[in-house]
Amino acid sequence: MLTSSDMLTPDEKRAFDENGFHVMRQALTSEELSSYQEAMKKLFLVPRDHPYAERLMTCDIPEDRRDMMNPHAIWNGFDLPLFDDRFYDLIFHERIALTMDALIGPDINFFETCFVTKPPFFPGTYRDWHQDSAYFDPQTNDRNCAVIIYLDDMDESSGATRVVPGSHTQGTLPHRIPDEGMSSKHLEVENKRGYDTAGITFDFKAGDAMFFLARILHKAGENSSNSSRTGIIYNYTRRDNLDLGEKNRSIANAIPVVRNGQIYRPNK
Ligand SMILES: O=C(O)CCC(=O)C(=O)O
Repeated sequence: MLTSSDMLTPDEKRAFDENGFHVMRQALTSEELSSYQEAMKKLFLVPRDHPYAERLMTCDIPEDRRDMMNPHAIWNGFDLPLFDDRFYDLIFHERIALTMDALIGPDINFFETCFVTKPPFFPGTYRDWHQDSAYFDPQTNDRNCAVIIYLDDMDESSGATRVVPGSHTQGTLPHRIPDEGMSSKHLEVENKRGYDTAGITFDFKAGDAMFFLARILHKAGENSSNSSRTGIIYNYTRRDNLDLGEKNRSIANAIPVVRNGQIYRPNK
């Protein structure tokens, strides 16, 4: 049986501690990838009067520039298990969860489900440089980490995530709501253009994953292609990472995911 000690080489762990991120190629099998792509296709078609539709945010891309698969130009959403059980199962994906345990564990709990889609004509300033910890702090320590699971290919001009290596060592920097008209209006780091040259990105293939600490500066890249590009983003915490502020808990928050190097299974 696979355990978290099988997931990383010592060099990969050292590089993660230093850089704050880790890229895992082919995290999903092709069958898993098709299944999650299918679940996301359904989610894009959730009617706008669905009781939970407020969890799915749209952006102002003109109708004639949208792709048919994503007719409402949905770009972000939370609490994915409300829409499809497969999004709950994904929390316990063996290779992904055990890799997360190897990176930030031992013993991880779940924190939050979300996705970010870059529809066609999504600007590179829409979801600009920020640290997720600006939302999560104060917590008892920095062991909160996201994994983006890419459901579509993404490169520099088709939405690939950018990260600033080593930026987690600076703690959480001051953030503000951006001024641009065409923007997510979500928190962004102050003096954001100062991070452009330090940012790096990768050529991601559908099924790849990138893990990054909540204190890593990152942003969503522009999408100049004509199809929507989606990453499912799940955050996990080490078991001893506790919220110190009043938080709105999301679906599946704080449930055990890995114990003693293996996926947690109730009553086993
Ligand atoms: O989807 C991406 O590439 C980055 C997502 C992101 O920045 C976020 O919303 O935290």
